[in-house]
Amino acid sequence: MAGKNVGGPRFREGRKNGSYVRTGLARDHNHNPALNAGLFLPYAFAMVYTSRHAGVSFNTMKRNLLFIIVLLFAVCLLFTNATAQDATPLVAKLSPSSGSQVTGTVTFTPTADGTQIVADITGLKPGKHGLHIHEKGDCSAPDASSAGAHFNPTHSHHGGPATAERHVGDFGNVEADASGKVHFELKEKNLKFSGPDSIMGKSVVVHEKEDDLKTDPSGNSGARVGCGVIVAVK
Ligand SMILES: [Cu+2]
Ligand SMILES: [Zn+2]
Repeated sequence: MAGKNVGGPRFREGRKNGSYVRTGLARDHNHNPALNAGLFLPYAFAMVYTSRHAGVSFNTMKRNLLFIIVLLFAVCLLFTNATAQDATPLVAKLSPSSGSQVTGTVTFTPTADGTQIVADITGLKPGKHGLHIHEKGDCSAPDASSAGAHFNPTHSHHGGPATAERHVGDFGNVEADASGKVHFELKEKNLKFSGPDSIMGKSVVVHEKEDDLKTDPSGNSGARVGCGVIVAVK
């Protein structure tokens, strides 16, 4: 057997589905295991039909039917897994920019009532710092200017989490303690994990200064001191 299939399907016919459920399904909704179940059904009926006409005993037929039911159950399990994996948490690992010492992680976890955002950041100056999603997943420039402007699929003005008008990734300010550490949590309703307005592949930027939550384009929050591309949690 080539390679271990940890956590994968235990049924032979399910293995092919399993490999792409694990690698690509969250990003490719065209590969639907339900379709495979649909393709499998005619095969199952053909199997029973042929068995009957070939004079196969009733017991053998019952065994075949049981086999088919177990397989269908396996396919259903795969489909359930795939749906759960559509909601894979995302993470941005922040690296220092503009000569800072900033590192940290910002995670985006889907929940029943929105996206739970948790940021843990170190190396900031004590006080408030603007935190936003920026439109490009590129933190390569020394000043993180490569991350572009604020991610703005709704063509709105800059704001904060509680303002009527805002960019979807305007998370307001995080506040670093005396040692420069931040633990920050926020629940957001309008973040998308797939489709053209997905936050996947964008970036998270933390700024040098406090965001005033109103001034375009980025709340006068100064230099970009930390930046990380938003990717799926591995
Ligand atoms: Cu920003
Ligand atoms: Zn903004």
